[in-house]
Amino acid sequence: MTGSAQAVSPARFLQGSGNSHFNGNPVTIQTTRSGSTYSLTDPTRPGLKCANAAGVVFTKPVDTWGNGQGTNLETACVDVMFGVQKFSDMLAQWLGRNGIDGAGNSYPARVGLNQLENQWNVSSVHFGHNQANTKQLVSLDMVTNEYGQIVFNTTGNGGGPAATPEGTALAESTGDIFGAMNEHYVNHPVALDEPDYTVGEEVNVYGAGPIRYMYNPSLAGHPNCYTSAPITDPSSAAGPQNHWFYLLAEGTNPPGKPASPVCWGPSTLTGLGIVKAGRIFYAGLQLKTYPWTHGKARAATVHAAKTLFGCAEVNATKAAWTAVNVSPQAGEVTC
Ligand SMILES: [Ca+2]
Ligand SMILES: [Ca+2]
Repeated sequence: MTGSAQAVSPARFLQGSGNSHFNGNPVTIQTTRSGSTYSLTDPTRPGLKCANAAGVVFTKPVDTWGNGQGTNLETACVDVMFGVQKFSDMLAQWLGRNGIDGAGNSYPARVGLNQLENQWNVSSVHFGHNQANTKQLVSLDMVTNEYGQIVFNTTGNGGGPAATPEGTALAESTGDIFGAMNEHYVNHPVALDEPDYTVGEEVNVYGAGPIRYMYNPSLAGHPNCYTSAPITDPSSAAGPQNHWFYLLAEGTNPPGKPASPVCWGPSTLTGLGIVKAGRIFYAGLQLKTYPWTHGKARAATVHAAKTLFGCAEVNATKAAWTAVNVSPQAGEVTC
């Protein structure tokens, strides 16, 4: 050992430049340098890194990434890193949550899955492609949907995938709600991926546009409102809670945004805005118990609205649940 400065080359925290497909060019993504090699490894959100389908993390000798093409997997990783980093920032700034798991940590991603869907396999998130094979499923809402379901699984007490069909539907909806919140947090212009309450509008998974419409789930053939009938398809059954969230955030007739029908009760609701609605939703999630149900979600969010805000918000939360046919619960807080 000479003790020279060359003996140790610590990892460096960097701001890389990406040419994304969905989020513009250039975008800034946090990367890592070790020696002369740059890596799509997040230096400040432990666990987040982006790899190919074989699990090899993307590395190169320069800190510029992607070519903007929808079929290019390095580009897909630019969109993944951007989306998860923004989601983590949104969770911190809007909801006061520390990381995806609430304890400062995130999770690894892989792109290049040869499926028409994204998958979470308990240790990493795998991203597929659309039916036309022209785009990877890595738009802001699709990335946030997967990582948002991890938030669901690491908040409160259970009720996630491999639990009940109703819990799985509420987990899927949680991913959609966080996806809409992240799009609003990033607030891209219309030329990119502007904020909305549709899911997958930028990736066009099956060639038929969005896979879910939060303001009116029936546009994709999904239920707008809760019923006690057994849930057979949790993706479709994300509809009622998605619809509740839209009514709570935006109301029935928001200026410049889609109108939203009600199934029950008063025909006109006024929204609280997406940040306030998101805070109520997330505080409700922290009260989650197993098995999680729409009725419990109603009671928990009503409780959260009173704890965080006041009677106007309690009443708005109740009205939005009633509008999607989730009835008042025993012991529900009052004003
Ligand atoms: Ca959008
Ligand atoms: Ca969207």
